[in-house]
Amino acid sequence: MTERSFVAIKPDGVERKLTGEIIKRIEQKGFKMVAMKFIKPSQELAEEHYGEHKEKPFYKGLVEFITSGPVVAMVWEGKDVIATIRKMVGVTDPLKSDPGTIRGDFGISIGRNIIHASDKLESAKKEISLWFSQDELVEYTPTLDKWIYE
Ligand code: YYY
Ligand code: MG
Repeated sequence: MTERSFVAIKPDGVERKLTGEIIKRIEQKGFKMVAMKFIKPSQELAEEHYGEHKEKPFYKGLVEFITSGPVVAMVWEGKDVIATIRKMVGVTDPLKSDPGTIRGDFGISIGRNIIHASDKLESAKKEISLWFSQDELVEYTPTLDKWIYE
């Protein structure tokens, strides 16, 4: 199913100069970029984004961390893009993530796990509308699509 996912390179990923590497992996997989911005998230945005974790012990530190520096926020589109990017990202704990995944290749600590990616369609929709306005989502048809989709 063609769908959209919200992906954000967290402040640690940006500081560690992993932005290009991460975008490269998602681009080369064949997915289509729909939106991107470089933004230092506000407290309100961060709290809303991680709202599902409000009661967890790591929530406060998580919000502090995500607001501590710039993030690269993106929307990617394609067939099964949500589950596929989650696979490319690895699991939440970088030490449990397989080599070849973004967290498995570049991270060690759970609280410094480099990247966020939507986990399901419902959260993707919510996150995209939280981070982007409708006019920031760019409509176009990549000419390469016929070489990526049969
Ligand atoms: O979706 P994902 O990022 O893989 O994990 P979540 O369970 O949604 O948690 C969001 C975020 O919270 C995670 O990327 C790191 C942080 N976190 C933490 O610091 N400590 C934990 N025990 C669990 C999650
Ligand atoms: Mg999550």
